[in-house]
Amino acid sequence: MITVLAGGVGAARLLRGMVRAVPADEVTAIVNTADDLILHGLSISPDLDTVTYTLAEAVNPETGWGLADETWQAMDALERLGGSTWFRLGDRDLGTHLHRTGRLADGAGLTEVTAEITRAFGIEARLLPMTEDRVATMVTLESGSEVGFQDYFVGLRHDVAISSVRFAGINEARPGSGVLEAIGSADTVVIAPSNPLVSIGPVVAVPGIGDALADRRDDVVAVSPIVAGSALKGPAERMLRELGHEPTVVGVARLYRDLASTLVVDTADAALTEAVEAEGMACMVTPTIMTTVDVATDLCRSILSAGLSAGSPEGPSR
Ligand code: FO1
Repeated sequence: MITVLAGGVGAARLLRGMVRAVPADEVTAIVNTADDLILHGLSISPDLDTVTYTLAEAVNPETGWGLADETWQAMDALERLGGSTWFRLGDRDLGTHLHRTGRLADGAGLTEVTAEITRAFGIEARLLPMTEDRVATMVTLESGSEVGFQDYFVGLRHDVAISSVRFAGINEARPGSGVLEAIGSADTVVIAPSNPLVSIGPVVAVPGIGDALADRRDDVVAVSPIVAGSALKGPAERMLRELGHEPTVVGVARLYRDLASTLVVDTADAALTEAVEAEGMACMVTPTIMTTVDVATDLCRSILSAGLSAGSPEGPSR
């Protein structure tokens, strides 16, 4: 079994390859829920939905989130009523949030509801919320005011410098059902190329999850979301810099070295192999820009070869 720690778009792209590199029912994704929000009274889980829609080949290809071929009648109606429509919720996407909200109100847990939604979308991979407890990424702007993650990411288009990030509720959060087992029993654990601070960060900050990874660091493989000093999507590179980390694969290695033994970097960063190794991680160089599902599949096959051999005496393959 392969377990993948996942945020949003970058992780979804990797998982599309993973379910082709190994049988889909051998893949478990532990997904960030600190981006989740309640809006219009609806429980919205952006990273769970982005992974679900992508694996179902139903995601909006332009944005990487939401559903393709969406209509926006509900948003237009809300606009006419003077409601807030800054967070775009398509008509079919709303079906997901209505179902999730109703089932949670029935007392079902997010893990169970996620299984219902992935089943309905025909997905064989297992998606596990990192926790069923409320955790919310809060971002303090350089101005000193603190806003919720989606206010920063969507409302402010992450177009503003930040000074700190915290995960409200993280100390009381317990790993979701199946999460620790999925980490303990996996052949390889893969940290997907998601934002290390606000996508992977909350997952490994859930008490118990970080330790579970460190306990089996030898066959944990992380994929850098930073390529040649920039993020492929979203503000990861800027956030790393603003929070005092080096916005390169070396900075990523410093964040992951206690949890993973191998960092996978794109060929564009081949020259930084030694610098990554100096941080205490093996470094694997291979194409990581997943422009097609074939690239994603090849990347996953390379990762699995590295992950498995990392645990063996001869060490990771180059
Ligand atoms: N991202 C945006 O930039 N603008 C939006 O209006 C927006 C709406 C939205 C609705 C549902 C959903 O599942 C995701 C949505 N996202 C939107 C992406 C969201 O901000 C995610 O948190 C990011 O992809 C980061 O993980």
